[in-house]
Amino acid sequence: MDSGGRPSVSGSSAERDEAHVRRRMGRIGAAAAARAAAAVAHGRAIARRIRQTPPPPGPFRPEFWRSPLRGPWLTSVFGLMLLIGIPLLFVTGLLSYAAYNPGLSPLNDKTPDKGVLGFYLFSWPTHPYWLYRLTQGVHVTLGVVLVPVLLAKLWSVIPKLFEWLPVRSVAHGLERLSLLMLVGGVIFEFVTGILNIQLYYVFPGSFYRLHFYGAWVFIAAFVVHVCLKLGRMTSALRSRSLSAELRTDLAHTRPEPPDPDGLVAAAPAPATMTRRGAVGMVGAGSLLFLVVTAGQSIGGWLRGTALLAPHNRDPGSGPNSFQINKSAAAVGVTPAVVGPTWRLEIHGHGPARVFTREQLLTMPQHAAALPIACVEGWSTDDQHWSGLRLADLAALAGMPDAGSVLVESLQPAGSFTKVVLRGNQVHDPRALLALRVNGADLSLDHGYPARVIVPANPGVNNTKWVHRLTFRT
Ligand SMILES: Nc1nc2c(c(=O)[nH]1)N[C@H]1C(S)=C(S)[C@@H](COP(=O)(O)O)O[C@H]1N2
Ligand SMILES: [Mo]
Repeated sequence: MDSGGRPSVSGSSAERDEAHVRRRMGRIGAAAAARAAAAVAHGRAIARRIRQTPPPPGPFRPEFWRSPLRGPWLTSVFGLMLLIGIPLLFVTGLLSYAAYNPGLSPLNDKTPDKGVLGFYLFSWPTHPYWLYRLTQGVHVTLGVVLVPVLLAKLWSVIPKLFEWLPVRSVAHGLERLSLLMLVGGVIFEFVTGILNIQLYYVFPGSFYRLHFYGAWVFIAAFVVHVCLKLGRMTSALRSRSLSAELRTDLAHTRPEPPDPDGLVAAAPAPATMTRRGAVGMVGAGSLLFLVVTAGQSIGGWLRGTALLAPHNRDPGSGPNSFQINKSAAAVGVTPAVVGPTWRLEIHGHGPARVFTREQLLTMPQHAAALPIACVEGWSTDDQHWSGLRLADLAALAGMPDAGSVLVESLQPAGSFTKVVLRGNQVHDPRALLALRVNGADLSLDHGYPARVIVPANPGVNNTKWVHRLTFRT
């Protein structure tokens, strides 16, 4: 208590002070303790009353949920399908993100705040040339195919959504919060993905940002959920034989025994459908979605079956008769700007070089058979492109060892007008600044006078209506 300068007068006075303080503190402590005890008792009484509140009528009452099929086994069957499907969906999604080369340039990067979430980024390869067609076809098709399974899984656990009380304790509250992240996350990812492939660009800001960050939130909740439930899932799957279940008829379809999670109905109604019927209905739904989606990626004669694919409308006939994402008119590219006044500028080491289309056509032409494979899942069959190798243009620019190239479209400013491609993409001999396709000049909608086409490149990075290439070290 004494500051350094003050001499200690007598030990006994200091001891008196201390005793006084202790007494006061003790008194305060006792009073506070009494108040606290009263508050706790009051709180307990409130909690007791809340616990005894009967659930509101409707879905909060266990009797509301009467399907005799709900139970851990059926939930686990759907859960297992998602346990296989979702990781594949996640990995192909991450691959698609990497394929944009977001780490290469801020121009490519829709998620500059990704931080550690970009830890796995790598140089997207150009081999095999159909790589992105495959990974993104799988991503989109699988996402669509899993919709019936996801709905069935959510249906099977929906009584838990209406659990009463909504929050019973801190631990219970945390568990419910993680389920909110899980269910909210999965619905968010499926809805944003499906809106995007159906071309409803209704997103505030960029789809990529929402779908990318949403995926990480969802997958974190998914991993926690799998860790918590894996044991129960395996034991539930072992509790009934799949083949026996698939042979059980309606008369013998009985509820599963009551389970600690409360999935099994408290007062089940008689069965109106077998478990075989329920699983079969989900399987048939998925199969139907597969059949009406996959053709947009697989192509060939299957393209005709892709009824759900918005880009599968008849593309007409002739050499340029393959899918168009955005037409020239849609993005403000007029015939005038690609007419005789069009020039290609090539920048690199030394002064810029400028070429007319006729001059480009007199230079050595190279051919490559490559698809357009869009992030939205559709892809074209291989098209026969011809034009100048990006590697040859790099050499013309005085940068034969270019480490990247900035590609700029003459399209009025907007998305997809600029992209940076990586060195491996510049130097692949099949990577072209295409002037012609399938033996004819590019059509205006496919990027006339010149467009980029690079093996395994996401469609969005195959810039159309190119007017400037800037090679960099
Ligand atoms: N300048 C420009 N280039 C572009 C686009 C665009 O809108 N503007 N769309 C991209 C997208 S998303 C795809 S999938 C392909 C589609 O090429 P296509 O229309 O020739 O099939 O072009 C890419 N190049
Ligand atoms: Mo695209």
